[in-house]
Amino acid sequence: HTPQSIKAFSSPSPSPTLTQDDLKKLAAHKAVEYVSSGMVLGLGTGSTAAFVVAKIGELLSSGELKNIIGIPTSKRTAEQASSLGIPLSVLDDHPILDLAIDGADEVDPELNLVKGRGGALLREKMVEAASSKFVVVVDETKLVTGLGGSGLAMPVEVVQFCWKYNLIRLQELFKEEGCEAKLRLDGNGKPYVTDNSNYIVDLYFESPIKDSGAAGKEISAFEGVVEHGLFLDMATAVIIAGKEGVSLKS
Ligand code: ABF
Repeated sequence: HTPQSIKAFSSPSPSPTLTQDDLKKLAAHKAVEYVSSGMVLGLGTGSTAAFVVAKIGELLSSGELKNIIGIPTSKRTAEQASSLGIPLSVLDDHPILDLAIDGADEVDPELNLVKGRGGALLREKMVEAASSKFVVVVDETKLVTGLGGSGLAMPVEVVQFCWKYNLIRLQELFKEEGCEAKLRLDGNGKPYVTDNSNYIVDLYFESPIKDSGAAGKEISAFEGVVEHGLFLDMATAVIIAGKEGVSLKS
């Protein structure tokens, strides 16, 4: 493992029978090629990022990688990483990261992202914003022409206090875009609580958000909104695994 600059590549893959998990793993393993010994590394959350963490654990135990410090983006990831023996730290002690690798829910042609359907958006955004390079790993199903247009949630983390007030304000904000806002529930029908003890309001748009830059600013301006899932101008590169092969966009 030698440090590499992030250059565009496209490697054909032989098998059209790969599952979505196979594709996630292919993208994850490609991203790990950018990891070198001594790095302070942001560890993402979600099923694709879990393949990254697993591979790093493997390379550390085989001795191919040394002296990695991982900065996890969720309690889940911290548990996985520590079970694999990856040394962990926090932004307080390592405020500058060499590289962060994480999945995403949507990727647009300019490499802007929707993230946070896994609920870890706040820590992800803090860790990834602190990283010199941020490499995103996805399978091709995550590619969209416009953010918020997949019909799936764009999450907003809000404080528990008067969450309904903020839910209504968020829905009103995007009324003309046909937005429906819903409080995220856990498997037991109770409000989903984030690692930071907040709630999540999921925004569902009828079509892609017209101006995601403006939308992000307007959402953040609401008192009681902690963070939103629009990750704009943050990704250095995106590794995309599809049935035709793995490619990198930067
Ligand atoms: C994290 O995991 C999140 O920001 C995103 O919500 C999710 C993607 O999960 P997966 O890789 O399982 O599709 O990256």
